Amino acid sequence: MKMRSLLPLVVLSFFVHAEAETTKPNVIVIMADDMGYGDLSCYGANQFETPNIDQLAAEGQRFTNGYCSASTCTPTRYSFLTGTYAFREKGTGIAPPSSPLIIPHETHTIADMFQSVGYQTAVVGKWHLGLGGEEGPQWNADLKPGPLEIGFDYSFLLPTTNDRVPQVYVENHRVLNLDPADPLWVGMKKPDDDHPTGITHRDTLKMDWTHGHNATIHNGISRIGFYTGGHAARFRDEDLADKWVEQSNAWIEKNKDEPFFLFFASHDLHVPRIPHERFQGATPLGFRADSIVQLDWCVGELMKTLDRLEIADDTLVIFCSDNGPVMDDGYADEALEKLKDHRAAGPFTGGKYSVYEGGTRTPFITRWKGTIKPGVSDEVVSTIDIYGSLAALTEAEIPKDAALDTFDVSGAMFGKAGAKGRSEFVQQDNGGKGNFGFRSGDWKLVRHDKKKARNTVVEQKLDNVAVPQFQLFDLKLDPGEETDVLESNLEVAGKMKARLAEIIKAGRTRP
Ligand code: NG6
Ligand code: CA
Repeated sequence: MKMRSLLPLVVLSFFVHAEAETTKPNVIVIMADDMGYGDLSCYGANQFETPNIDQLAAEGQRFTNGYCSASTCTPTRYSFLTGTYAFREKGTGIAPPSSPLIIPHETHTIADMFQSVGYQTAVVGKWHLGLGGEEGPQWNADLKPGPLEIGFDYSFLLPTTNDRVPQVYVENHRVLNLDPADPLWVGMKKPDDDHPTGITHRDTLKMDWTHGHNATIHNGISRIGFYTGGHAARFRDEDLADKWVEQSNAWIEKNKDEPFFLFFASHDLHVPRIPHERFQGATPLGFRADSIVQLDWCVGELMKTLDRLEIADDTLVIFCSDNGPVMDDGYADEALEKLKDHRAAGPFTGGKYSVYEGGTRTPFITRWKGTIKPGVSDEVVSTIDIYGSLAALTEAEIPKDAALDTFDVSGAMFGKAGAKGRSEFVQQDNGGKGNFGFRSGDWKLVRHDKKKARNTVVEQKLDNVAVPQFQLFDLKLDPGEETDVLESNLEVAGKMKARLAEIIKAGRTRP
């Protein structure tokens, strides 16, 4: 292992190799999109294989109580990068195509934290946190503020999510390969009466839409929002995964001698699920599972690079997801029809958009060869605690007014015997205004202020079912949240309601 710490070397006695070694490992966070707890073979999927991610799990810690903080993309990514619960900030719900950057540029992010202790930092893949100032993204000029203004040295992005326009890459401040003679226009209104859409040209689509997603057509797929121009810059959906791997590998290679932090933000398995042709049909479950296999391939390629550069022992890899699973998220890709016995949320209730466990209890794996002891952990860890845990490991200081809800659970995250994860944790849905899950020990309080819950049964496409405002579950006895035990545990429920309200009101939980 190379020695490259700037600080005096610290001996972390719980690690497998107790000799003095760097506490500044490279860090790669691989975030899957819309992947549920049961979507990997190491988490029980048995209709297809994910050998590369399974290998990560076998060589590291696989968590059975790993979470993302929200059940949609933007708030989970917001809280992962800022260390603050997204429900505290307005405008942190699913970002529209022309959203300005939703993280104020003065915010101290996880990327700033890494920079402060000498890391090179990059984000490659789906962003979906907006670009530009109040006036929104300036697609034909500098797209800033963006990742470069909040702590990243390099970015190579899909600016929104691929069911939203536009289908172009953004490298640092610029749309890649944009021809100034063919400017890119993006908007939410049809630019002219003849503009072909998923409604007017539905019979030309290579994948039909089921709800929303019927505006501008690109690559035979209609999307949310409208755009014109920028033709030379447009990509094919089929090529996204290859591009993320190519860009990431090149960046890792270039930065292999520095400590580096890479946020690998995969678009798989978000809709439209259009894996590369070589993965189409890789599973009997259709494009949803084919996209999982594609992501597994990406992970394998990144790990090969670490091996080739002989930096696998110097690199902490964290695999996680941004929210739980969904079947029909707007396109007719047969995810539901071909599901068979596959349980995308594993044993849990709910999926994407839900504050039941299936919305946020997701795969979570940490591997750091030679340092993290392989095993399975039942400790509670979350994407929001990557910030606090890595700050502790690298001895970075977090400013008092930043990262208001992140905790140092590095002991648990890196598999230290006896180390505890979180004792309490708030889960939110998209808006985080009135729907919460609140876990305290093995108790789970569920709050739906409007008494409506979404995507409660992923496999049946049930939307908006009526639920009581409060429910209480004992996750130890009832991980599937099937039996509401609130009436027989009024005291516990009362305390948890009050504590949840206090957490929301206090504005922070980090001391
Ligand atoms: C919803 C979209 C859904 C998906 C989601 C964001 C409709 C009807 N539904 O509004 O398809 O894009 O937003 O997903 O438009 S996320 O994983 O990026 O949060
Ligand atoms: Ca997502």
